Amino acid sequence: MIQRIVSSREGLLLAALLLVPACALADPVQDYATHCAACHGGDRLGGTGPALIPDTLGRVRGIDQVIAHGRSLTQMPGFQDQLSAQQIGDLVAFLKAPLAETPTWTTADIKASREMARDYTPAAAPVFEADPMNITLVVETGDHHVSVLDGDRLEVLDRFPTPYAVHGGPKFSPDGRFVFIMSRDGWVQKYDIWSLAEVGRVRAGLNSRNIAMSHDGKWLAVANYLPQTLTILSTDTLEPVKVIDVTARDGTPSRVSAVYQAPDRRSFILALKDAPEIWEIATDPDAGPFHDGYVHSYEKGATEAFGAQQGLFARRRIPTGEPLDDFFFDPGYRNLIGTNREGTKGVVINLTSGGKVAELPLPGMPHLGSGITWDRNGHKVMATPHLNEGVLSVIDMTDWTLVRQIPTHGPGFFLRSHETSPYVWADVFMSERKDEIHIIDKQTLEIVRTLIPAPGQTAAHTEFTRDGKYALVSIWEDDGALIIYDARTLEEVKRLPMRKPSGKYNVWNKITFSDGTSH
Ligand code: DHE
Repeated sequence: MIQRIVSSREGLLLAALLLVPACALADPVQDYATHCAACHGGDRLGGTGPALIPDTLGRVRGIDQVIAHGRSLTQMPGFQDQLSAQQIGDLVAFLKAPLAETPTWTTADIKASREMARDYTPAAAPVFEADPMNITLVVETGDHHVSVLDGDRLEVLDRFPTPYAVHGGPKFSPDGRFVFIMSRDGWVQKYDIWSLAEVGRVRAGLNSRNIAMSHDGKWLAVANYLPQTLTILSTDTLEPVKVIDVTARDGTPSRVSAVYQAPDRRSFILALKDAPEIWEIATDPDAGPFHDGYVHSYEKGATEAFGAQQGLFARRRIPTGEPLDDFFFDPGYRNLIGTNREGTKGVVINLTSGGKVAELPLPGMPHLGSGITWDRNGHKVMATPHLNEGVLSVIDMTDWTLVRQIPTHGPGFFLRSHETSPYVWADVFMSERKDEIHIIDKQTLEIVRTLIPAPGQTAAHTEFTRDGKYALVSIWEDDGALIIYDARTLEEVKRLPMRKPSGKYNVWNKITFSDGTSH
């Protein structure tokens, strides 16, 4: 068994609080403990919610408004009924005050946190009879577990504990045998699907966003908010092989919104939260050289490149007009679509030239990370939900035009389909009609049916089995369920009780980069 390592973070907070005059902070400290600590950590270094310290809040505006009214699209509620304007003001001042010690998480800390399971012995072949390529992992956030589902018999083969607050898609090794799971507090867990056993875990950051697998399965990149780094782990040993400080060309440190795998380019692509740059990190030992820029040397009478990097993990900067995040890639990873901070438009950047190819009219916070693609009238199209508007945008990826905006019963979060399915499954999770799932025809772009899997209960996130025969929907409640539909007839086949199931990930669909899944 693996013992979860508790760091000295709680101690850090205590020290921070003790060093601040008690009279000045008595109330905000209490208010923080009562209203904020459960999600943002007793030490303000983050939990399910992000860290609340100057290093991460520095560029965030309107914190008082966020505390009062909450943040739409996130799980942050508003507190205006519980806290007065004075209390909110004091709380903002408290959050903006630096901790007594700046939190650090060095390569040595990462190494020291590494725990490999002592009782793990790799199996020579899968220890079950099911098709290992048709395994679907179900993340159950209610009690921090993952269920391992046999996609043919629709039975749970194993259920194992995960680190706290898993976020984003787990990433599989290219052969589908191992899976890596990340939690918002920076832990990365490695699990062997063949052996149905945990291999180990390591804390790659204090406050992390997501992970990405290299094209060859050797490296796992972890995007961090805190510290402002990208941690690269060996997938074999979970040891940190490189920790890259993320600092823009002008010296501004930046959080990493997300890291994406770009297997066709043999690289990782990074979205920088606080700088107008996209980074590409090579996973190819022969990459580069990439230059940060050019200067004219009057002494030598020539223009010289500076900041050159070459080989494995070489970094290439792609300057953009404004910070972009929430990326989607076209097939072949030639172009990237990102959104601006305000979520008012989409920008298409050619990853080879770094130039802007197009701008897309995508108001209402498009959630490109949930985008999926399919073929329609000989064209590849992509669809994205919008977190602020009850609409799905369908974009033609050959000429970057908007094909249609499909009105839905409210804003949703996730889309899924499968090559064998004529339908897109779209939730409306962020709306009052959160118990509905729209079934949309991929050719006519019409909603052909709306399912209500469990009336009054949140239905969100669909995944298909390997062959597309079944569609699995989460009833996203603590006393929830996984509802399995026949993907062709849209009839319910089975219901498995689960604890707040969130994302689901089929091995085959993920390792083959199926059109119907977000990557
Ligand atoms: Fe997510 C994926 C960002 C809030 C559940 N989410 C992702 C990804 C990004 C992202 C960049 C793609 C990473 C990947 O899979 O490698 N999410 C964000 C946010 O910026 C946002 C809006 C605010 C935040 O708090 O970070 C946000 N996300 C949420 C939630 O509140 C959700 C609904 C509940 C939760 O668990 O936190 C949530 N996000 C998910 C899930 C995925 C995800 C289940 C994987 C979807 C998939 O099918 O691949």
